[in-house]
Amino acid sequence: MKATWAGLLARRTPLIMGVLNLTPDSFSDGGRYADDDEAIAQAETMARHGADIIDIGGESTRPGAARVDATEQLRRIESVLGALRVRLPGLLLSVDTTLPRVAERALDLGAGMLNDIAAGAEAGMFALAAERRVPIVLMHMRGAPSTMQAAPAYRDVVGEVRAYLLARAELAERAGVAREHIVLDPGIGFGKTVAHNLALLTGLPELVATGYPILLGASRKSTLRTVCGAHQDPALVGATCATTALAFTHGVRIVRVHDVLPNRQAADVAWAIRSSREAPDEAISD
Ligand code: HH2
Repeated sequence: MKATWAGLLARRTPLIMGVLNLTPDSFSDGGRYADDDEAIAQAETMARHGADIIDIGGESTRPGAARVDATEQLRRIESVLGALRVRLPGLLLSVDTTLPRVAERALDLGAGMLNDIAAGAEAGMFALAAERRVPIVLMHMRGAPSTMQAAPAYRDVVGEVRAYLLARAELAERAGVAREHIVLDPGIGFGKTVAHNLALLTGLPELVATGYPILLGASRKSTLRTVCGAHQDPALVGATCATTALAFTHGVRIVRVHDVLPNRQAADVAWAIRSSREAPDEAISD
């Protein structure tokens, strides 16, 4: 059955967005799927492991990354996106781009969701989401990836991120995007210190209280590497799962992760615990 955003939300289960970076330089998986067949196989593995959404990107946004133009982003993603539309009809395909030209072509090829780390900064992004009636993730970032880690400062990081996201959501709605198509994301690692990222993780309930579905992208990020100190696992799987469990305990709806299977498990356990508190009679029994 073809995946739809409304269908995913109606399931009332924790949603896993698997990351598929078709880039030579992403911070943790750059260059891994240089070949289309490898990329498609990875997406199929993520689907088997319980992903609901696959997020396909042709531009790295790691700190210091240079911009990639629309033509090059499309060259990187088009054929894989087209193939996945046919092979994985049950999954929602999302495109990770700030550029409306890339987003529009991706929607034509079968993507059903936009993931915009610039929260609609480029003219035409909101209009596109409105016209095509697709969900759009609006993420908080300070500046641009090339400069964002140069001494980021906030007085109240949770309050400022929340206010920014609500303002972007309002602009999107004014441009015609349906409220139920807006997803907000605090943007872990985008113009934030370790302390800011940790504050945002504890502040998740304040973001959930906005009423918009919240997406968290903490997978393999450097804050986790810093916290883990000497105990390094290159993929930071356990560290990422800890953030996934925390996120779903606090009512987040989607996590964006590289390692789907362990995060699926963490998500399902956290969700079951949370649900047992809210509706003990419906708790999973053995
Ligand atoms: N993080 C990254 C990229 N896109 N999108 C959303 N909504 N939220 C995030 O936290 C987020 C994102 C960075 O991670 P990754 O894709 O693994 O690396 P790179 O940007 O280097 O490709």
